[in-house]
Amino acid sequence: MDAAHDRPARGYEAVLFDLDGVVTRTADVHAAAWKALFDDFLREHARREGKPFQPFEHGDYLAFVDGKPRYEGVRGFLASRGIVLPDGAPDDEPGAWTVHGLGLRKDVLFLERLRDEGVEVFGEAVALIKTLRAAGVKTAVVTSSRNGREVLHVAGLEPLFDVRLDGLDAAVLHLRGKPFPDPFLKAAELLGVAPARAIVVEDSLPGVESARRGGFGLVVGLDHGGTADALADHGADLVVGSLGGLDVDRLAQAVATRRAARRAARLAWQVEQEGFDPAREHAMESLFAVGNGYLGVRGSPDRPLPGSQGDLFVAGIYDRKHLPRPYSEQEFLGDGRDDNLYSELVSMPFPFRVSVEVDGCVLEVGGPHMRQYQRRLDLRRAELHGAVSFDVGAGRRVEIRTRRCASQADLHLVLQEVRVCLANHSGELAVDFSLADPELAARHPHLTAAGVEEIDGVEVHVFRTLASGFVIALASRAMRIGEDRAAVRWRGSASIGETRRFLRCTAIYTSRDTDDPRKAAVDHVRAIGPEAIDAAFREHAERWAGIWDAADIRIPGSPATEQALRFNACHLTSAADRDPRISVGGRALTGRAYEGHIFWDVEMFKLPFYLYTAPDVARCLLLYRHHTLDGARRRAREFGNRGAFYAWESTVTGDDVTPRAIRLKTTGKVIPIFTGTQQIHITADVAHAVWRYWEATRDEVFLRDVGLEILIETARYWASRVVRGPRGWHIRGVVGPDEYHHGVDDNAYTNWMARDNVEKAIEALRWAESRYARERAALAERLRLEPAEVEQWSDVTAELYCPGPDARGVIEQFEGFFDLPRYPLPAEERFRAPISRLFEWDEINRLQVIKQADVLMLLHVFPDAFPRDIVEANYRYYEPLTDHGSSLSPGIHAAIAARLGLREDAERYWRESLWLDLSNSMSNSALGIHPACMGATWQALVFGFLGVRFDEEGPVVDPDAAARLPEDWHGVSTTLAWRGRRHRVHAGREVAP
Ligand code: IFM
Repeated sequence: MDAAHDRPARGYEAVLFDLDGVVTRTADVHAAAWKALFDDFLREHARREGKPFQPFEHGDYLAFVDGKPRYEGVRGFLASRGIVLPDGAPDDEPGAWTVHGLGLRKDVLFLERLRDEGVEVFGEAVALIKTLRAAGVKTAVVTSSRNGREVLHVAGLEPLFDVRLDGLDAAVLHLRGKPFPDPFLKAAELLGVAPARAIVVEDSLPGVESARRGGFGLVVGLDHGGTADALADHGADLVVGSLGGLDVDRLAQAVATRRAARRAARLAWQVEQEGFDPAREHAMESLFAVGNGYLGVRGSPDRPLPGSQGDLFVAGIYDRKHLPRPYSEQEFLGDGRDDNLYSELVSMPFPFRVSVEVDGCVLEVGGPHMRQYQRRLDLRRAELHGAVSFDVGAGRRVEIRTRRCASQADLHLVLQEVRVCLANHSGELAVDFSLADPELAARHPHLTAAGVEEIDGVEVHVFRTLASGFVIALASRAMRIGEDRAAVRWRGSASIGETRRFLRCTAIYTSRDTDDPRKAAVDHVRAIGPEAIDAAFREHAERWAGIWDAADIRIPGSPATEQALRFNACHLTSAADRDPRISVGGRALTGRAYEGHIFWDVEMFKLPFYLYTAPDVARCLLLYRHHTLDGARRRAREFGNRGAFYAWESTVTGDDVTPRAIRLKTTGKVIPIFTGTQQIHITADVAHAVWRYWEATRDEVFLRDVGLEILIETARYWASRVVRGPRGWHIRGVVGPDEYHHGVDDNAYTNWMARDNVEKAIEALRWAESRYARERAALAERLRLEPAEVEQWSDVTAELYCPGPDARGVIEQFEGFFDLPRYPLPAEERFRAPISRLFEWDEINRLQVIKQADVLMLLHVFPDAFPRDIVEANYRYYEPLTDHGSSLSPGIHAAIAARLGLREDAERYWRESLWLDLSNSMSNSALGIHPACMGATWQALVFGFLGVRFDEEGPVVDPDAAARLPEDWHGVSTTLAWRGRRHRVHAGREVAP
């Protein structure tokens, strides 16, 4: 506010007005001239063609001519009638049958009318312009009409404008017409005012769009009736019905509001850390990781600190468990885990390592010379930016700016830019790009170095994993801009204020990709010069633009929510490749927790995000389950069953790599882990995802060649896993999604999912019989599937005991759960389950306390299976028993509470889920971000708050959705992919002007 006058500080120096429709009512004169022109022409054209005459309508005027440069108007309208005329030339006879001839004729008709009848002037506009000028604001008029000057002259308005720019000027200056911003930008330049400090007032859609494109401080749309939404859609920040309500202060207020909104919108596309905090560094490394699904790199500083975990992970590169390494949480040590070659994701050396020295002083983040530190993840481009300043003694400042990314356009490449500026002194600069890690053995114990070399300035490192024998090659090429060569190290003098810019690309290949990863990596970077690195940054950004087209979620009113959702979508996208041999691990490629193992998290939590934003990624994740079917078959046999029993924790082969026990570092106590043998619902989870993919895509080739086999083998597993009992078929001795109870019978979630699995297998077989009988028969023969076996499945679906609601409407989580004593869960343990709970596994097994959504997960997966009162009864029963010891839990609770309209609960759980990593609320983000939680959050929004269901046409938003959105959200908009098309979904309240 302007303190002296208690008015808003103005924030703008000029206002640019469109002429026709804003200052003068010339539209009628124009429209009449166009009509006279085209009606004459069309009449004659129809006569010559022997066709009926169809006159020029007002709709044609609005659609093709209004606000456009004259010749574009002629061309556009004629094209709409399928008429093409030669362009002709500016000296054509007015009325000649060329684009120019007709345009010139229109001019003649217009001027005749203008001179005969004069022009009406809008008094409100004139009053506003006079007020602005009296307050010292510059004014301009910008029109695409070539008769602009004539109109101003006839109306006597010339003295009201410092700059007058019309269609003739634009032609002389070679300015492109609206919707290009050129004329407005030129007018601002002539006024000597930056576009951001100027306002544009427009009434036409192309005009509004051109002002938006020009980056003006405010775009005012003048609505003559019925165009308010369209003006706003084209970029008007403020839409008014008349200029009468505007004055200097009102415009200032609007500029300030717009500026704040723009700033918030900018911030909603980035995550920033100011200042360096060693205590939070490992968590920050996870949050600021960059990846492209093929690889991921933690967000350590470019010069890693001694304790940095600047790991590079390449999807699919696992090695035998390295015992001294902790399993998941730091408390634990794995035991007896040396039987699988691929039990641990391999951490590799940091590929962005750079060391900078100025006058012999080493510039280290967190070191004695550092003054300022900022790390910023640009979510729009998935680029990590760093800005660090140092004082190298006696006030000599050095600024370092960096950016890096894992290319989405070329998955084997990581790209890096480093700018060093000696801000206020000259000195000796040394930059060392070597990737050599002096602590390789300690930091990356799975690797042996198998060669280091420098060839023509390219540094090459080759490693081999100890037990699994994968070969990994990194070839790094760094270049200084201005020098035509690559080098690993630079030394030279730098002058005051000069910025030295370096670009580096590092190619990474493994023996999973090629027989000769070293050659592939070297060849790849050799082909890339500095311009190519800049281009590679751009291509990467373009890929991300496409990703956001499909995945972005707009929530006007809550930029903080948009920011967190984008952070999640950025990580989920960075986690998944399109390689059918791999899937997304428990912490993606951002940390060591869960050793890169692949859980049900993929199918039940993350897959919906991919399925409805990037269905081809979802397909690949399912191909991974197909690829690992043999492992699942081996496992079924091992347990005396048939078909395929998917591993609870899986890596390369599909064999189970779940630890069997953990030994506490502190006391040495051994804690058995039952999930590996008993958490069998994962098999049905995979089948569920197959069917979900099929429903969303109708990808017949997939179902025929991939999905069907998974469905058959998983159904076969269940049919051999069930046992006969008092209520038909039963499933005994399992762990449900709630991992605090083991060895339980008839877990509701497991049984419901198993039945669904078998039903879908039968349905898929029927479908294949009708569509692809030959392929179905071949598959049945290969799998030795007899009709009698399928009949037995029908019996299982009919008689598998699936617990239903009791008299209170509550479904028992498993047989006997209701008989267990309730555990009075203290409030502080909710969302913060004490780690010791896992150590008291035996005691917990006998109490009503649960780790995560279990029955509620069932209600989430089958949203139409139960009426609202049953869902509510179960929510009210189980929610108070849940400590949310898993990050997967809050999102599912938010989804159900939102569906039930329990706003307070929905918002509380939503916040827990949405900001879980950004607030490190589980205190374990240091070991990697939580992608399943991010997927659950996405589901809470789409299926909970929006209540989306799909029908044959596409997604349908619950009609009550708008009412249950959090208060500060004006609405939610996104797109969802369904059967080959992207569909816009939206729910919202009216946006306040
Ligand atoms: O799959 C989950 C499980 O549901 C809870 N513990 C963590 C696992 C990996 O995220």
